[in-house]
Amino acid sequence: MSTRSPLPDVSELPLRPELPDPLQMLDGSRISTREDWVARRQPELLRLFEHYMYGYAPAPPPLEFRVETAPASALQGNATLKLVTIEIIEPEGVPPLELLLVLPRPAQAPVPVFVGINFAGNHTLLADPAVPEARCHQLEAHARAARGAAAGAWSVEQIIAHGYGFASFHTCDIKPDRSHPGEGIARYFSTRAQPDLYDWGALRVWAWAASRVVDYLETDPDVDARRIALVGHSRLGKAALVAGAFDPRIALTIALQSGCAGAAPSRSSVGESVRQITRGFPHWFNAEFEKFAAEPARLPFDQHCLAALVAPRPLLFANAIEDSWANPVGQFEVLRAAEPVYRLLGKSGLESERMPGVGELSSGPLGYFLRAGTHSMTAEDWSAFLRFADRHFRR
Ligand code: GTR
Repeated sequence: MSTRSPLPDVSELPLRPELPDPLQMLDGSRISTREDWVARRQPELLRLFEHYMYGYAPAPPPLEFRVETAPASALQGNATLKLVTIEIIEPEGVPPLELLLVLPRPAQAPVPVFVGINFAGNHTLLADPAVPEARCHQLEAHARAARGAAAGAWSVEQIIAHGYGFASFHTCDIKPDRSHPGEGIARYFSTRAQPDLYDWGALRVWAWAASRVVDYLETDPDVDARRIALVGHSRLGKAALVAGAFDPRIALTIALQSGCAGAAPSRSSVGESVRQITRGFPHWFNAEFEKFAAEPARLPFDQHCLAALVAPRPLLFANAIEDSWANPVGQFEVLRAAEPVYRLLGKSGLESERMPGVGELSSGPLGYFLRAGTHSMTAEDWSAFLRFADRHFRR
């Protein structure tokens, strides 16, 4: 099948109760070389995920950046804050994306940077008055979170002390997390003739925004653009995984407790199901995905294929033992099923036959981490993320 031939209707796709082989093309032919993976299977899988689940996204638009460095240092003198406005020049009228960039001070050589997608505004990540409040006009006043409210979750101090930079943007700048039609960036990219030109769900929009952040970071001399890590929690862990799969410039991807439609298999009876997620959050996906609600076994892929699209770059799935809604055990199986692709590309994949114990970080480029506790982002998660990044960025 050529990558541009029409794709079957959902009802015509065969039922496959087992995880589909990531190295088998939709037409049944097998992939056995790195060249075939790159030329045939990788583009096919990207298209399948776009077509049946996350939606198509526009090509990178022309951008302009405005950078302001905060006059005073932050984090007790240990950091410099840059406030970056990412303007999308075309199409016209798109509201800008506001990026917070925190860099270790005094400045060293270009630093690797963790990019975090945040839920409630850049001002929630640090209790520093220099960070402007989230501007997102769709947020009701009562839903606004306080300055520094998420500082504990993001552990920016720990990241900076470890010699990494940290960058973050708020989902709401680009698409609020609710299913009000016409909100967010999508309408600027559709045309009267083709109102659903892209039909991209929120997860794809947020992932696309993460790529625009990488566009900026590549221009910043204080940043080592070959060592950009992307992190998201929960629904934003799903978005981080989508971004890692679609954008090879993201050198390392971390999906924390991302669950269904992220790191967990869609073919599973544990945790959230495709039916539940498409009913609860239809705006995260394109219109095709809900057609799989009754029979996820019709999906021509499962989430191990998304993980495989990150190959050969390092990928970490992190979980909490009490968070069964995100299916921690199923996520380990997803990594295992992505491993043949890592091996084909000359990497070791998951260097562990069994799930690592609580608090242990597995050692391969397909990393797994499970901690005690519930659904949240904590300082313990961040120390695992830093260990994983140190290992794979060879620091
Ligand atoms: C839940 C949803 C999950 C997960 C979570 C979150 O309600 O069912 O898929 O993403 O929200 O984002 O906190």
